Amino acid sequence: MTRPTQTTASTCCYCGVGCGVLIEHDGERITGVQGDPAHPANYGRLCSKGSTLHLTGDLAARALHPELRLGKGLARARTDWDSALDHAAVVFAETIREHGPDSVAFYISGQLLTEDYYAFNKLARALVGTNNIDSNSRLCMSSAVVGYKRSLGADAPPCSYEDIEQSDCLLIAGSNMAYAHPVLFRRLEAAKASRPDMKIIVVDPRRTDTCELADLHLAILPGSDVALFHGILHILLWEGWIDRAFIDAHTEGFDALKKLVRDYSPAAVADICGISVDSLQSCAELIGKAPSFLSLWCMGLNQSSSGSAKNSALINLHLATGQIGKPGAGPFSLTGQPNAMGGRETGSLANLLPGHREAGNAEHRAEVAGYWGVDSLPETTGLTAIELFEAVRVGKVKALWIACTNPAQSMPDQQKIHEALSTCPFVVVQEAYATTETCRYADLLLPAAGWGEKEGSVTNSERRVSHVRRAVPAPGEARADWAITCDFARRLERHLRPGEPSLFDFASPAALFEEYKQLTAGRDLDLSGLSHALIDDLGPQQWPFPAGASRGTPRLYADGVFPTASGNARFQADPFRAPQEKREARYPLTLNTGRLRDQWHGMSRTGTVAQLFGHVEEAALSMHPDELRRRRLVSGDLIKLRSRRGSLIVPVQADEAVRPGQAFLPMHWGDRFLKGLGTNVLTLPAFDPLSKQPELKHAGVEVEKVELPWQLFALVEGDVQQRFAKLRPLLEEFAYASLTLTGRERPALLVKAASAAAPDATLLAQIDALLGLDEGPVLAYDDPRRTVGKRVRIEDGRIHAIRLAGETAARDWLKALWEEGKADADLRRWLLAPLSTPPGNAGGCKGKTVCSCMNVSDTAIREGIDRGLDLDGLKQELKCGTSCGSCVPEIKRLLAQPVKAPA
Ligand SMILES: Nc1nc2c(c(=O)[nH]1)N[C@H]1C(S)=C(S)[C@@H](COP(=O)(O)OP(=O)(O)OC[C@H]3O[C@@H](n4cnc5c(=O)[nH]c(N)nc54)[C@H](O)[C@@H]3O)O[C@H]1N2
Ligand SMILES: Nc1nc2c(c(=O)[nH]1)N[C@H]1C(S)=C(S)[C@@H](COP(=O)(O)OP(=O)(O)OC[C@H]3O[C@@H](n4cnc5c(=O)[nH]c(N)nc54)[C@H](O)[C@@H]3O)O[C@H]1N2
Ligand code: SF4
Ligand SMILES: [Mo]
Repeated sequence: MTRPTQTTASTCCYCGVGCGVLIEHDGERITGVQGDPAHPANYGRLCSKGSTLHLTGDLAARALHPELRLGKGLARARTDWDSALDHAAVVFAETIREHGPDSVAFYISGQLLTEDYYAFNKLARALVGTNNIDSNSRLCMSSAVVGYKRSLGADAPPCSYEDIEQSDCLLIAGSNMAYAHPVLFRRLEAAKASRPDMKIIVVDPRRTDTCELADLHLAILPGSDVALFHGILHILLWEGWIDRAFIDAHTEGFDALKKLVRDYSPAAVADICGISVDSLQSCAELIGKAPSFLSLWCMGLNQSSSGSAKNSALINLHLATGQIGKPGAGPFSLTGQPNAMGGRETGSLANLLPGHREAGNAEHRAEVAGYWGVDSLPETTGLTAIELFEAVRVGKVKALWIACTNPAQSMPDQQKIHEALSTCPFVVVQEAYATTETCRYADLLLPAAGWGEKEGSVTNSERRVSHVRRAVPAPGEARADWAITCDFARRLERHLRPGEPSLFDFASPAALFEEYKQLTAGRDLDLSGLSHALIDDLGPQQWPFPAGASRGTPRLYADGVFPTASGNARFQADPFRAPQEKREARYPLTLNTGRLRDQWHGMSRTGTVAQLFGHVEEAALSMHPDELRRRRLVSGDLIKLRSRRGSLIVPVQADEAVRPGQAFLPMHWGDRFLKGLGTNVLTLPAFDPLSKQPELKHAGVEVEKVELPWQLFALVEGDVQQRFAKLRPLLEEFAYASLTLTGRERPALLVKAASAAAPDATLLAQIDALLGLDEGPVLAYDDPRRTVGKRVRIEDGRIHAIRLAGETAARDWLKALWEEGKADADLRRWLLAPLSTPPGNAGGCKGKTVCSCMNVSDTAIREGIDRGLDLDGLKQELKCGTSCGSCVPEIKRLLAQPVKAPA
């Protein structure tokens, strides 16, 4: 019997836009997802990631049962929750007793819900007595936190999404919002279409899709933002485009800054930033003359050894022009993760405490300790992410609890992270997906409920708190994060506070929220008037929302009063400092890393959805064509990419969006999808002195060609996750190995590998067995002398699996035949002949998928453009760009390219 379809309103679990979703399900399984028309973040829109959330549920990838390893080197075995958590409590209690509370640590995530965060925080600080609790927001928003606090007095983004639509001039710095905050970018596109006078400036070393909306793109040299912002202020001062009345009434520290920026003349700044004086001048003029000016920024500013200085230098521009606290104006950081804001609010960074308090402030500690009913909170400074993993590596931290983050993929300098995780005596990993790089190191793996399976609240980039609702029960024995944390805490209490009343007597996420919110009362973020039930009544609300309020607060600082001791905002005068790794002969390129449109971080979720690989199929290093020519490289060549810390083998691709002297590699690839510990084997752990945020965007690298003539190509339909797990270890034998998914209705695993010489025949036989190419309806040609071989499995007249070995010239042709569901006479003839090259009339692959929703390729769009179609024509005829719209900037870019002359 089929069950009736139900709908549950909740939120998207990916980015900080915080879109509302309607989850369609039958009470057991999630069957679909739609944008929630009533949610004020997205009004019904979703991007390519959000609209495929219902496809991320492959149970073969999920963690379903607790698993425990009883000794290093042994395999983990399935256990039950009681044994798992009792064991963890014993190990934590013994470690704390023997080595003190700072010998244990918690590394958590901006993707947890507010209630989860609060439970972890109380566990670490009140029960264990350590400040060793940090989150992946250290890699993400901590520079913005410092920027807001230093310049404005509190960690509060002052704007609303509506301000983006109302602004006259937007500066988008170090944010590729077309990819990373797509729904907000859609709103901006619509606003600019209705008010073409709106000016948009993009500051990014790369020409990203976000530049499609830009009136001015400043492709500054990596890391030179502070110089740029000081240079702009220099011109604003010179031209008199500042708001003297605002400066006098509401700020302090302007004189020191004025003195500093005197040295940042247009010529000097143009030189540091690698841009023209004219473009600098135009940028300052757009800002200086704008009736309203708003800035948006993200990782291009935060992930830097000058991250705090970049944030404050940008906020300086708003204070100098009085562009804050009014419609369409203000400094507005885009939050990366869905609830990085909640993490900051609940104090889930080592240096914070709940309610925007400081762990280093005795009064704040006393307030929180009093509220929690414990004698005191720990005084010792907690370890921040980079420091924390270093302490694990050198043996100072002996028990580590990781929740909802994958540090063995996402932290810089991976060699050291893997060392740390393999030497740590006890690693607990609380994860929804068992496939991640970090899970490999778990001594105790705790299965967590995921999207659609848990309940609580999140705060998005505009301070808006939404109620996250559960649609279906979690699979297997997976449990909600707050429940796991509180259950563990109660067991640990029996060791650390025997006989005392529990601090973790929470029956629901709502109960956690009720306790937490009182810690915000009277503080800048006061949300003590909110509750889960109230959000159900009024809809998502922006804080501050004090007790008795009837609606949230869309804009802060309208009265010019800032949450500092004097009530004034504070100019910061930090000089420009170059990135840590200067360009030099051995490492002449600067490696930039960042997001792809359709993937999310380490790809535990998006990496299970075959159609999301249509846009970018595999890891490749982007470089300017001149840099390739200089090195005698062509697109597709395999290269070794080296930094001071490690190396990686990947193909290169020509990309004019990247300036000479630079290179770009997506951040998503970890050791699972790409052999060699992934992108972050190259990045450096150097961090900003104030925010401790690492410099993930600027590593010195060099590339050199590698000769790996023996190549493998394989494609197999079905049981993708199971096959992935078994195939991946076998590929360690190859110098290069990349695994991805392909297809839509029939998802398939796609493998590319290469080595200097043919591998052992038994390895190939093992691979064939996993591909189902060892028996059954398989056509094979093997030439052992030339070590070339080809095998294809054909069932019901269709290709099901392919393996080419030695030489792979026919791979695109075969993949196209598989896509089309063909297995014709040409194929059979080709299979039985010694040659590997495809037959003469072979059509190639259909090209990359630009529109992921409607499955439209770049080849089809180019053909349409050649036939004279414009954007509307393409939308009408091909349907591309008509669903989520994430591909519209790319279609515009294709339209802007020169049209092929008619034959
Ligand atoms: N599709 C997708 N969306 C996501 C995510 C995802 O994984 N996938 N992750 C979410 C998260 S957690 C985050 S933090 C955000 C990140 O969102 P963004 O910060 O927008 O994304 P990135 O691609 O990391 O980096 C943005 C840009 O910074 C530029 N940049 C590099 N160096 C500099 C510099 O020195 N100065 C300037 N001005 N720019 C520089 C890069 O070229 C890049 O285009 O995205 C969120 N949204
Ligand atoms: N080179 C480079 N490195 C970077 C960056 C970069 O730009 N360049 N960006 C950095 C930034 S900004 C960020 S935010 C980090 C992100 O880095 P990570 O935090 O490592 O990223 P995710 O892959 O999103 O990890 C979240 C994990 O939580 C799991 N999960 C999902 N839902 C749940 C749940 O409900 N409960 C639990 N317990 N687990 C769940 C997912 O399966 C996933 O493995 O990467 C950083 N690393
Ligand atoms: S923009 Fe996309 S990823 Fe971000 S919350 Fe909305 S649907 Fe999710
Ligand atoms: Mo992030």
